[in-house]
Amino acid sequence: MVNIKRLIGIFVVIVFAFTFFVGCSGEQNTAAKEVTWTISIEGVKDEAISFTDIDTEKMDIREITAILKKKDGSEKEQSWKGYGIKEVLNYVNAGEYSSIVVEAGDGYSKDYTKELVESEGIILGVMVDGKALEKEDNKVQLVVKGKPGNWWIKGVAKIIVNK
Ligand SMILES: Nc1nc2c(c(=O)[nH]1)N[C@H]1C(S)=C(S)[C@@H](COP(=O)(O)O)O[C@H]1N2
Ligand SMILES: [Mo]
Repeated sequence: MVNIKRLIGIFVVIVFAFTFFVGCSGEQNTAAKEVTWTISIEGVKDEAISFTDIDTEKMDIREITAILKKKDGSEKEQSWKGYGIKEVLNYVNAGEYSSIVVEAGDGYSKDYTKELVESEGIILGVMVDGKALEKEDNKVQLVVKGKPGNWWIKGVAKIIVNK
């Protein structure tokens, strides 16, 4: 006759092995996840911090309505979704700072005071009017509510934190 205790023992081992296998493959999936964009944050630690779209998965997405003022004088209301610069700095434990510089891949850059950075209308935009930014050179765009187009940085590549 089959030993019932032995049978239960084998069953338990199989269940454990299966759970372990599923657990591990789940972890592997996360590790292998592809990074869509990276922003280098300088001035916080000795080495630059890589802030990526994977990091934003742990943050709240924010939606703002902003008016894009074009060079030709025309205005367009847009609905942007993204991550507050203030929250990003908080996420990387930037601590005290006086201003930041936001720089694009093409070298275009601008300074932003702490006062502006702490306001609600300045975000790293990843989606406009329901569409994700997909251009290779513009996956993340700095959106600054109430400021003209030259304050909006396309293809953010670097943020420098000035102490
Ligand atoms: N990366 C990058 N972002 C940039 C610029 C630039 O040259 N490079 N020009 C700025 C200026 S001066 C303006 S007026 C707007 C132009 O936006 P538009 O092409 O949608 O009108 O983008 C701003 N953001
Ligand atoms: Mo401009």
